[in-house]
Amino acid sequence: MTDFMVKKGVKNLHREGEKLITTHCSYCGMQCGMHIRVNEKTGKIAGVEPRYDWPVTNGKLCPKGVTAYQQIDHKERIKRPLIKKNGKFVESSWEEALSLIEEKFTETQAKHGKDALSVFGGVSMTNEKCYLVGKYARVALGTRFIDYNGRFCMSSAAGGFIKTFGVDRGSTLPWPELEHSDCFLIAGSNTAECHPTSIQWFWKARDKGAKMIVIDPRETPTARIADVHIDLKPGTDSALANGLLHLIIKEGYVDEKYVAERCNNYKELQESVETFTPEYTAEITGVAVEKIIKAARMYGASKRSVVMFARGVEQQSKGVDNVTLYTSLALLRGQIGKFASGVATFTGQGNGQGGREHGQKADLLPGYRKLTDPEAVKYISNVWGIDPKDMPKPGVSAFEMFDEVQKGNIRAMHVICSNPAVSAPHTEYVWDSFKKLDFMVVNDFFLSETAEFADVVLPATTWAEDEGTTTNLEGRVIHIRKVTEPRHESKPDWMILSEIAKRMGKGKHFQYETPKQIFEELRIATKGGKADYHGITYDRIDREDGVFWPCPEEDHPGTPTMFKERFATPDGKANLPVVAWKEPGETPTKKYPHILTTGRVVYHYLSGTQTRRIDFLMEQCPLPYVEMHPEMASQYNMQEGETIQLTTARSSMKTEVKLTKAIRKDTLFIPYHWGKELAVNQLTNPCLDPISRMPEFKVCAVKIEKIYEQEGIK
Ligand SMILES: Nc1nc2c(c(=O)[nH]1)N[C@H]1C(S)=C(S)[C@@H](COP(=O)(O)OP(=O)(O)OC[C@H]3O[C@@H](n4cnc5c(=O)[nH]c(N)nc54)[C@H](O)[C@@H]3O)O[C@H]1N2
Ligand SMILES: Nc1nc2c(c(=O)[nH]1)N[C@H]1C(S)=C(S)[C@@H](COP(=O)(O)OP(=O)(O)OC[C@H]3O[C@@H](n4cnc5c(=O)[nH]c(N)nc54)[C@H](O)[C@@H]3O)O[C@H]1N2
Ligand code: SF4
Ligand SMILES: [Mo]
Repeated sequence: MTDFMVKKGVKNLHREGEKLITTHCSYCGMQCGMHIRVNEKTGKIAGVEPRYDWPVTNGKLCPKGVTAYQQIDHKERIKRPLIKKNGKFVESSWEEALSLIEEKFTETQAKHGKDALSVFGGVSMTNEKCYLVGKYARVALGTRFIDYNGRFCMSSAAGGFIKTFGVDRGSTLPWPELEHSDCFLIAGSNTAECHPTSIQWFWKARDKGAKMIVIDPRETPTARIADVHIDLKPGTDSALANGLLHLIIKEGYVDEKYVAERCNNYKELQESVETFTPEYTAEITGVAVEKIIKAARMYGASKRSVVMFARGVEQQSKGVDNVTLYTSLALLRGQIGKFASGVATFTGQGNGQGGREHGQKADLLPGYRKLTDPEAVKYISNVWGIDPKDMPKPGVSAFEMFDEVQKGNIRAMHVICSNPAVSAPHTEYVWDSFKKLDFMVVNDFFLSETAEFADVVLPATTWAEDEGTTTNLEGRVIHIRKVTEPRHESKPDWMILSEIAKRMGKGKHFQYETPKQIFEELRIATKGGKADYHGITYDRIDREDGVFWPCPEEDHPGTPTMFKERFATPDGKANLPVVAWKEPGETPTKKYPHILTTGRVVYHYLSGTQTRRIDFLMEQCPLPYVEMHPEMASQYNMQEGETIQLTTARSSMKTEVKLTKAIRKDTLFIPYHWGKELAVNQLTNPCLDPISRMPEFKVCAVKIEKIYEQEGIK
């Protein structure tokens, strides 16, 4: 038991023979506070307790959180490095695996140039690791090809916030303030299943009379508790948001003074939404006129409101546009930079916020510095001790790296903390790309579907076997504590990357003994950048229950509320971009007459490699299924539980029907947490947003068919 925990009053949770280590959940951006029980003698994990005094989540954990610790001593952990020999994985020593990587990486670059290597990162890792992945790609390997799984997650929110606010921080307000808001407009977020521990704040606010509007093609557990549920057609958010803006303006809800003082482009926006009458909006979105008017008035009349959204609006080929329009609603109402009001995207992965700030993106350096800015390149080159001439140029986005593989430009890939064989769109293309690689390395602690393609798999530690920081969905930088020693022969990713860097002749740039040393370097690297961590230290995080960035100096309090006085744009004003209505990449046709959308269930996490291994979660939700309205089912004579075939322009898959009236009659929904023949991403459209390069996971055109197996016909 540490002083920290005694001070925090958790003494009464203590049991004889056990240590209680205070940390956060490994999964989503909520980063719920928890204590993990460790047997003092054996070091085995004995269980978990929620952290009642964690101000963001107040002792709440969801079903994934309470079982997260079961990953640590899981029997399927990768114990030693694996090398594929004659198509089969064989356990090897670290020395053998790292020597092979050194040989293959060196040979590939000698034959095909520096950029023949590529790095595919992820943000289930700490800031320290994410920072190092970027430095590893650019300094140790010297390649321009690096991108990461956040491209499939937060990139449209990032693009939208940069356009409107000039900087991308997921939330403009701290979460506990939500309790004091009086209206929530929530678009494309199934908060109750995906950020379940947030719901308490909505309830608290609703007990005081707060209103809630939910915009989702499905009546999710989140929509069910709303005052208005806008059940729009997938891919029509930009029309809906334009329609809401039209009404906010027409009905006199605009905070004229705020807009005049703090926003640009109002007149243009006003003109552009002129045509979006409730009738026109209803025609495009398929939502009843009355609902649109009711929602606009409810939001418009509220005093302290929060616009919130998530992947439902962002994972579209118009994701950035959607984000700017929903954000403009809050700007017109003068809600940004004030108490208990603002805009927030529900950041997805545990470190989805911090992991996108420190250089895993194809075009970004730490602290949101731009690779295209010579001053930024000079500054970071200096921190890294390299010649600015040696800094690689910007690369391409995550999905586009597979195009580079197909073209023969990328010949080897190091995947660190991601499972794109399940989670990228159009998986057959991705699987084929993996097969085309000359050499592939994966760091993971479980043998993911992606790891199965690799030539070498390196056993990484789980989040509980290493220390570091993450940045939660509020923008609060928090401390992930080391709970226990690394299992088997696994090593933290930062150690693995530093070791490879050494073998690539760049060891002097990777002299780290602790994650804290990496954080100290990150503080300097982000100093003066838009995501400035310079004033944040491990000690401060512990003392203050986290510190919000930007925090330029140690005596700066951090920034829980963003944009109180000015926005991060050159003139300090927010932008109100104009967005014309565009159809999604695919719309229903005669051949593919329905819309398919995808997403999550409460019991599984992302590609499922972590949660499909936890018995309790598998008992709750063992397999994927397709949600279908009974009216659509009756047209095809399909029954509950029947296995049917779904086909898109990419491929086909089979899955079971789940009948529900909680979905639009023209829309189907499949959760995406399973791999191979169960992966819905076999069907999804890799059409990308032009700015964020986000794939359109949320809309594609599909046909459904009965399977007549007994008769041998289809
Ligand atoms: N249980 C669980 N929680 C998670 C995760 C998980 O895998 N499982 N993953 C974490 C991560 S990384 C992320 S990114 C977040 C994701 O969190 P969310 O974005 O909340 O989750 P999704 O289920 O992907 O999508 C949200 C909703 O968008 C709706 N939707 C589909 N198409 C449209 C559309 O065109 N417009 C609108 N307005 N809505 C649409 C879907 O019906 C769905 O209910 O969750 C995080 N939390
Ligand atoms: N159809 C469809 N597809 C989607 C989405 C959707 O809504 N619909 N959502 C997209 C979104 S929002 C996201 S975030 C992506 C996520 O896509 P992925 O990145 O594929 O998701 P994960 O399952 O988190 O994969 C992370 C892998 O890294 C491992 N891992 C976890 N922590 C660590 C660590 O510290 N180090 C190492 N080395 N490995 C670790 C895990 O075991 C797992 O195998 O999926 C996207 N794909
Ligand atoms: S809400 Fe997210 S962070 Fe909290 S316990 Fe569940 S998965 Fe973990
Ligand atoms: Mo995500």
